[in-house]
Parts: sequence; structure tokens; C-alpha cells
Amino acid sequence: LVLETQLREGLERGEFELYFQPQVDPVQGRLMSAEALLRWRHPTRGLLTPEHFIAVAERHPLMVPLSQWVLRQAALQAQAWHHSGVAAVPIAVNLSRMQFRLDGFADAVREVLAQINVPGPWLQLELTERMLMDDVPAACETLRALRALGLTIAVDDFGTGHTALAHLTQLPLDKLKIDQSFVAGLPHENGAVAITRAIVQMAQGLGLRVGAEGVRRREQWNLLQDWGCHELQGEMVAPPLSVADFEAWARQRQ
Ligand code: G
Ligand code: G
Ligand code: MN
Ligand code: NA
Repeated sequence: LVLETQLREGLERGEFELYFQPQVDPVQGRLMSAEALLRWRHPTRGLLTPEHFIAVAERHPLMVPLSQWVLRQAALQAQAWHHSGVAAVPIAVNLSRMQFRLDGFADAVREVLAQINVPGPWLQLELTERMLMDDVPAACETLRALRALGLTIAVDDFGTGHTALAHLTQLPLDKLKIDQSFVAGLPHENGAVAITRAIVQMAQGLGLRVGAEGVRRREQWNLLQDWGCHELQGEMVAPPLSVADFEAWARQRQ
């Protein structure tokens, strides 16, 4: 496939980069973490978002080196921002399914952290429900190893997958991120209101942090704040930003 060849060449030529989207606390707007979002600066097609290439890559062995590049790059950025003081917060990395299922994934993470001299708590890992439910005992074991390194674990797009709720009490998790489709229905759609509010309460009851993504309107921010959501992400805060733009955004906030 042409795209596969281009992906490989793109990786070799350094055409991939990370954008960052802030996650803030709703009360003070303080930066709590930054989500790393992969971009491909394609030589002819311009800046591509993952929907243009991840679906193909996910089925291809090339996804592993690409995902490892993302992890390493995120660790390098965490190192740089902690030392410059621009953003001394965890960086959240979206894991690919193939990457999470690799034998020795937690060991590979430990090696990256050691090489770059980054403490575990500087990274958060985002997994989808599907990745957790593929093989619950295996996921539990890998997550325990990762948390032993100090990393925190977030469930991405929460509410859209097929997590058996019973597993939420067994899996070693730190945070649920409410899917943006629910947030989009706030404040007027009754179903979205009920579900979003229930997820916030459930997370609180389970002692997990809870974040919302896709926050675009003041009414959404206010509702999520009233319900006790810990972190907000979305255009209302900032869109995904290049490193330079993120640094400018963070400096302006201080
Ligand atoms: O940044 P954007 O809205 O285009 O992201 C679209 C989708 O791509 C999201 O579901 C996001 O989780 C996913 N994504 C973004 N960056 C990465 C990455 O580095 N690795 C993986 N596996 N998925 C990513
Ligand atoms: O699946 P995941 O949560 O990783 O996807 C994150 C993606 O959601 C990012 O690529 C980002 O571009 C997108 N996103 C974040 N906030 C908003 C928002 O307020 N509106 C829209 N349309 N997309 C958003
Ligand atoms: Mn995510
Ligand atoms: Na999401």
C-alpha cells in the first residue's frame, strides 16, 4: 500500500510531530496536564491528523515503531517542560492497541523513562475501553506494572466502549475521560446530561479523577464544574497546539 510506504518514509524523515492540548481545572483554569496528539507534516498533503492515517497504521506492524516514537517524544517534551518550568505537568499519551498488547510493554516504558531520565508521574497513559476489555487479566497486570513505575492511567472516550462496570473496581485506573459526544449534548439533551452526570458521580464514588473533553461552550464548562469534574479539555480552553503555540499559551497563563 502506498500509504504504508509513505508512513515508513515519514517516520524516517522526521515528518511526525506532537501537538498538545491543555487540560485545566474548571475552578481556576490551572493547567493540570497536556494531551499529546500526533500530527504528520506530509510533504504534499499538509498537516494530517490521525484519522487520515491511524486506521491504516493500526493494522500494520509499523504502528509499533510509530507508537514508540510518540512515547519517547512525549517523554522528551515532559523533560524539557519540567526543566524550563513552562509546563511542569504530566503529559498524556494515547496508546495504540498493538503497542499496549506488546510483550514487555511496561519494560519498554521503563527503559524510555530511564534513558530520558523522566520520572513515571510525568506521563499519563490514555487507553480506550476496548484495549482494557480485550483481555482484562492481561491488562490488569500491565497496568499494575506501569503504575508501579509511577505513571497514571486514564480511560479515554469513556462511555462509548463496552466496559463491564464490574471491571472498573478491579482495574488499576486513575482517571476517566468522558467522551466528547456526551459533552456535545450539554446543556440541552436530557440523555447526555444524565449520562455525563452519572459518569462524574461514578468516578467520584470509585475514587477516580474525571475529565471531560470537547468542552466548547461556557454552559458546558459551568455544568461540568458544578458537578465536580476535575479537568476540562476542549476548544473553550484551547485547541491542540504546536509546541511553540503551547508554550506561548502556557506563559500567558502564568
Ligand atoms: O488530535 P485528533 O483530534 O485529530 O485525534 C484524533 C484521534 O486520534 C483521537 O481519537 C486520538 O485519540 C487519536 N490519537 C491522537 N494522537 C495519537 C497517538 O499518538 N497515538 C494514537 N494511537 N492515537 C492518537
Ligand atoms: O480520542 P481522543 O480523546 O484522544 O481525541 C482527542 C481529540 O479530540 C483531539 O484530537 C482533539 O483535536 C479533539 N478535540 C478536543 N477538544 C475538542 C473540541 O472542543 N471540539 C472538537 N471538535 N474536537 C476536540
Ligand atoms: Mn485521548
Ligand atoms: Na477521547
